[in-house]
Amino acid sequence: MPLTRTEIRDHIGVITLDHAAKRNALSRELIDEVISALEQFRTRRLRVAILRAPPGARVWSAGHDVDELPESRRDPLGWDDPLRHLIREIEAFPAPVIAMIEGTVWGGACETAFACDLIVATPEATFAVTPARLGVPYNIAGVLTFLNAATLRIGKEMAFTARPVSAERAERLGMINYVVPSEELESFTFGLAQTICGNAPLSIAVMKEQLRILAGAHPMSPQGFERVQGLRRVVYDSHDYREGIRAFKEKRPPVFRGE
Ligand code: YXS
Repeated sequence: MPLTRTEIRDHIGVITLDHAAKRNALSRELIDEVISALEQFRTRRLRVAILRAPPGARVWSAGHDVDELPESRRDPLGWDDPLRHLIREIEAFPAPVIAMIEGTVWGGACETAFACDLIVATPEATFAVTPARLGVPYNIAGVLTFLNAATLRIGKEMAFTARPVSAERAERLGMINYVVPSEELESFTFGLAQTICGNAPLSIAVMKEQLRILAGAHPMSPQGFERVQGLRRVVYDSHDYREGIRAFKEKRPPVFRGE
């Protein structure tokens, strides 16, 4: 049973996350389907991709599939993690990817939306950065995705509180492009996509790649990188990381000890 649906309308490809039973958690299986849809769109030289949930979804995506996170002693978000692969594929896709958001967005799904080029959301949508909720040491490329989406102070607030931010506030802060009523979400988003489709695809593809390279141009010394990786290991080797994952699976609040 597929976990996504795809459709093509003229130069626009649409991927619908459709695994309601798990609130569109970003499992390896679901991510593989999204990536193969993007590859199909690339082959068809489509000019916009839209990533959405089914109409009326209460949850756009619940983020990384917690059942696929290692219990401990292994980097939960290493290079080969499916979520990392998805983020890179969205960023490398040679045309704009629009996140069309209705419902709540959590953790790795928040990064996925922020990795998209444009975000259109309904007023009921919310965005939550959740590593601290589970005790997860987010990876450095992911932290940069958040830093490019929000100011440092807002990024810290979202990371430290793990509280959802409303679509209106996100728009006011420039984290998303538009907030539109749910009954207009589809027509507005497709209108935006059609405007893009009418422009020069090569020029757009080059500007997207230029902006990706410039947005990622944050020099870091090897020593700095090694320090960050060492700190992350302390977290994913910790009691609190194990407790966060276990508490989620046991459907109870975690009890963190700071060790
Ligand atoms: O009990 P069953 O078997 O029906 O399964 C439940 C949930 O366990 C499952 N589910 C998930 N499974 C794996 N990974 C997930 N992220 C996940 N989220 C949900 O889906 C079934 C229905 O969930 P339920 O009953 O809670 O639905 P709800 O409608 O009452 O609430 C929807 C949510 C999204 C508010 C709630 O499911 C929730 O809070 N989910 C976790 C959101 C979250 O913290 N995501 C972060 C995942 S970790 C991640 O993305 C990064 C590693 S990090 O943390 O670093 O950002």
